[in-house]
Amino acid sequence: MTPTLTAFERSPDRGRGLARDMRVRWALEEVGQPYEVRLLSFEAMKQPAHLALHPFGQIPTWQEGDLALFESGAIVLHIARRHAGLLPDDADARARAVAWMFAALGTVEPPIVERSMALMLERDQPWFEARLPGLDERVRIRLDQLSRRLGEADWLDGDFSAGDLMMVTVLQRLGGSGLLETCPNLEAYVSRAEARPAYRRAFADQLAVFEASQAGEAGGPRACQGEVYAVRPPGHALNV
Ligand code: GTB
Repeated sequence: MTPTLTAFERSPDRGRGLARDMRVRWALEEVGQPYEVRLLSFEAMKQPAHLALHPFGQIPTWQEGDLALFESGAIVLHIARRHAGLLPDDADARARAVAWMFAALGTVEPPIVERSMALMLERDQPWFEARLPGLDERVRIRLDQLSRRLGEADWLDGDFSAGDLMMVTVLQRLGGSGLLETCPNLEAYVSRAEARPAYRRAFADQLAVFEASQAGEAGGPRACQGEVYAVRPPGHALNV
């Protein structure tokens, strides 16, 4: 049965591949698994039909026969376990690749998302300028640690794995911030991943969705100096 993924019908990132359906698309391209995409408006994401699939009313979700999943990490892990190409065969190496997935989502992503949220929601606050250096510093600490571990290697632990896929999608959120550029080996790591044919296919597919959504539409989210500032639909507390 062909699995179905949900994604924004009009992504606030303007097709830059930063929404979390991109991870799943990329994983599916890496393992050569066909899939379908069901596009959702912000309104539809908060309706009972979608809340039955995702308790927090977000994308992405995954449906495959009787199985329904939410959380991009769980979905990518599910794909990686069922199809060859994203996890090593050796049991210990496999466990380490999963550890890198958790590291990406649980250790590296939180300070990056906290910074993004502050830029998006708190820019007009009088204390914002005083808060930003602390947010930057927390990101920088994780980047330095990750950069030291990666060293001169191409990937985090041997061959490219779901751990790298997840880490790269987390680091991409720093585009335009100038922070990634402070660690040239991490910048090269992201570029290396983005050059993978599977990544290019997934990126093109999500971009095509955004471009189709723009036909005849004015306004909406805007990109400013390389960073994304989403315009939230009225009544929606967009989580990024
Ligand atoms: N932990 C969950 C997961 O990994 O699946 C988080 C899912 C999540 O945050 N989904 C977001 C969502 O549905 C879309 S990806 N938000 C709507 C809501 O909560 O109402 C996050 C995202 C959105 C926009 C940008 N951007 O504009 O750059 C980047 C990432």
